[in-house]
Amino acid sequence: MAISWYPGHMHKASKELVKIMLKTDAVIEVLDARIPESSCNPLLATIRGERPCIRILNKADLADSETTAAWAAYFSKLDNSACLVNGRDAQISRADIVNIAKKLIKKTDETLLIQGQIVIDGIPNVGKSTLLNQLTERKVARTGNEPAVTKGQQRVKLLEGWYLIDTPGMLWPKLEDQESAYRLAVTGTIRNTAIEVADIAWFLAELLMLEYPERLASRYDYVASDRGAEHFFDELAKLRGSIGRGGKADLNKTAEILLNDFRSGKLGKFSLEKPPT
Ligand SMILES: Nc1nc2c(ncn2[C@@H]2O[C@H](COP(=O)(O)OP(=O)(O)OP(=O)(O)O)[C@@H](O)[C@H]2O)c(=O)[nH]1
Ligand SMILES: [Mg+2]
Repeated sequence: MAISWYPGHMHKASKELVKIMLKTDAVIEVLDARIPESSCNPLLATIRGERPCIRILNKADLADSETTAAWAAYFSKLDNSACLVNGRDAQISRADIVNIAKKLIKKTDETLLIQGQIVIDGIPNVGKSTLLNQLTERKVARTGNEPAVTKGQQRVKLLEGWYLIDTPGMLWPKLEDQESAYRLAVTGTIRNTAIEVADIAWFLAELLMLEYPERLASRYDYVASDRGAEHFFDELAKLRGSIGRGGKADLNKTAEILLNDFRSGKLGKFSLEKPPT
């Protein structure tokens, strides 16, 4: 099944982002630290153009810290940009952002007194609104554990002379690389109504059995073998009581259990992508 999710509100959000960019000095692009490559929306680079970009590797508490540090080093070397790591266990502050923005934004003499405006953008459910609340130290934006919570832009004062704008999460019209699309789905970027949950969990089960069998052993006492994902789901269903007809796994319920465990970090920390060497 080809995965794609680009509803009308994202098209509208991209047009609104283009408009606000005219008065914007720098951009914070929030990436998912578990999938920094797949969570980088190519449309956003086009829309920000030459403006400085501060990439935030977010949800770093759910990713492998060494791989995240390698990604941060990689992104920091790119022109006109900086990269910070943020997560529930180590959080950046408004001072971090303002100090970096001051270094990156090249104002001419005439514009020196103009207020600094920074737009926060990124794919859905990556933690943009949570970051806005964290940086402003106020609960100004609604957040939620599902994609497309933020429906419109929200401008908030960060410090005297500095403003942040939260924006709705955006994907792009065609997800060309389907492996990468599955990684986006696994991390919770795509609405469950736009995909087959069982299909996504199947992809995850196969990945875990192949690359992280020890995680399945420690959480579910499951010994990965060549019996395939169907066997794994039947065993998980028995363990968690999500049995359907004929004693087989209720695939949707069992899929939700696996995805929730992965997304909440109960299966451990995962970095599904490595930076180019
Ligand atoms: N583990 C972990 N969860 C986070 C972190 N930041 C945000 N979240 C959670 O991720 C979910 C999505 O957060 P939001 O801030 O609503 O995400 P968003 O990018 O604004 O999403 P949209 O508005 O839908 O595009 C929420 O359940 C947050 O609690 C983080 O650093 N670590
Ligand atoms: Mg939001």
